[in-house]
Amino acid sequence: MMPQPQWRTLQQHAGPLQRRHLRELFAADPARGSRLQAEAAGLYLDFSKQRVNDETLRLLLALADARGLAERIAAMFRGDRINTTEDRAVLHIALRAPAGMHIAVDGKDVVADVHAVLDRMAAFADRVRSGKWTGYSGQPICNVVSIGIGGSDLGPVMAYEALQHYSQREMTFHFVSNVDGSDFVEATRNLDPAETLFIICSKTFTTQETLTNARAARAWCLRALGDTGTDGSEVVARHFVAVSTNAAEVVKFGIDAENMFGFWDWVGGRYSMDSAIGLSTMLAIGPEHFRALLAGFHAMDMHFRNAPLDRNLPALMGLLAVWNANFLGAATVAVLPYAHYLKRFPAYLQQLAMESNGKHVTREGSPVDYATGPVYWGEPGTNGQHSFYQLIHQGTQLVPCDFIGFCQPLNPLDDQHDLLMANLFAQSEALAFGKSADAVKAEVMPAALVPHRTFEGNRPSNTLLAERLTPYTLGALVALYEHSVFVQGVIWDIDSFDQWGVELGKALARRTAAEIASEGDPELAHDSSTNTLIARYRRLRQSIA
Ligand code: G6Q
Repeated sequence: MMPQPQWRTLQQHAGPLQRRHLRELFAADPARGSRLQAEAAGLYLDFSKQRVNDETLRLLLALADARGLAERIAAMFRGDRINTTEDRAVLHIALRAPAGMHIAVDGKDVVADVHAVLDRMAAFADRVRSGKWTGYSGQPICNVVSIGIGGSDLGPVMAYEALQHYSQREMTFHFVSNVDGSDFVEATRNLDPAETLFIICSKTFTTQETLTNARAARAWCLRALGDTGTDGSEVVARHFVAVSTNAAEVVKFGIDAENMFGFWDWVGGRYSMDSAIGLSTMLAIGPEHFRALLAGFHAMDMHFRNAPLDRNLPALMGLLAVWNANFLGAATVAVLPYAHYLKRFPAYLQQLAMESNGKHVTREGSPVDYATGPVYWGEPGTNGQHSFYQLIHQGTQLVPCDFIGFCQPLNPLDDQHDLLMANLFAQSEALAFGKSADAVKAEVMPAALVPHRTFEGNRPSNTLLAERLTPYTLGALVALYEHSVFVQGVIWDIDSFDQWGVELGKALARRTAAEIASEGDPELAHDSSTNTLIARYRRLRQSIA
């Protein structure tokens, strides 16, 4: 239940405001476009094209107050166990705290531990990047394959793509996540095992997909390099490192504990790209750029902790997301980066937002009677313009958009960057202001086409603008979304840091895998649809024996 009177006040406020068009709101306040903005850590947020007025913001901030947002932020930064269903602290902010800062879990400072791991990662990255770390047959490492899934994959892939401009181009980077063997086979197809390093990323080191792919990688390496009369441990020692919290399982797999980079149970998987899970990022861009990435995260963290809520970027973005979801009825958010390097950013955000806030009960376990996390999706601009933007402009669903753009190109090519950014500005303008039937009629065309060519407008969007896509900016951007997701979870009173919803499917898959592998004719006790599908699959599948 959402008991707050502030919620009801917002509902009452939303009715009349829904009928006011953004055209009107802009006409009533000529300074709106330069006034409804906030800036931090190199990111400028223009939220003037959201369907809000000053009263909306005041009421949203009152709701945040009633929900105790300021205290919940303080509790996270203090290291309280705010992930209540897993009884864990939530301290990804400690991963980017500068040396010397003090953040304690159960009375023990964790920042020193974080920096000890960062230093080991840096020393390792320097050795690999300089060619001093060699493979089993003495060749330097040219290829890195990171194996992991979910939070142990999406962050590293996104960051590698986003920061490719800064990466060591003599090395190639590959990411394997899917238990579909095609993922592994295609990623390693053109690689020479003698020059390839595998990073096995798994917080628990028990994840089926990751361990299956890790075993495939070990067999692939040993087939090529292991004909040495040894048990292969020397090959594994030169070609495998692990990132995990579970040293015992890492060693059981055959990876030397010396070659393991640790992190902690107070780092959630989807909040871990700046922990040792980011080892592939550090190998690609080098320790110095990785530290700049952490500095960007930290700058946004400090802003989130210290800025008043009405000037606080993550708080404002989170509250606007709540406004769109709960008071304007938007079921999705489109994330539209006008930067090709950010092509995996929507997929990354999908996990961050949807695994965090796709919840149906409150922290106390009562069913919610309001919408929680919307669906996040998106594609880089301008590609989306030629496909799904039609629905955003003229469809019947309200799709709030986050446009993300940069003022300076990383690859200046004639005027292409100006064209790219012109498209971003044009899209947010067209969505907000549309094109009235009168304006369409004024153009000479058959009257029958007027409704088809009319744009209602009044489609809300944020625009995030930064100077340049750098490691620092990426860190600030990711932290902005992390904290905005947190703010939404606080308003919805849910645990944004657990993910019990993924467990049922995992358990059923284990049972089904055993049934599929069974020699005889297993008695299937699922529903009639699942029984029929499994039986048919067993009949038709190619033998893999
Ligand atoms: C993230 C989730 C989930 C997790 C993967 C991989 O917040 O917990 O996506 O990251 O299931 O888990 P491991 O890192 O333990 O292999």
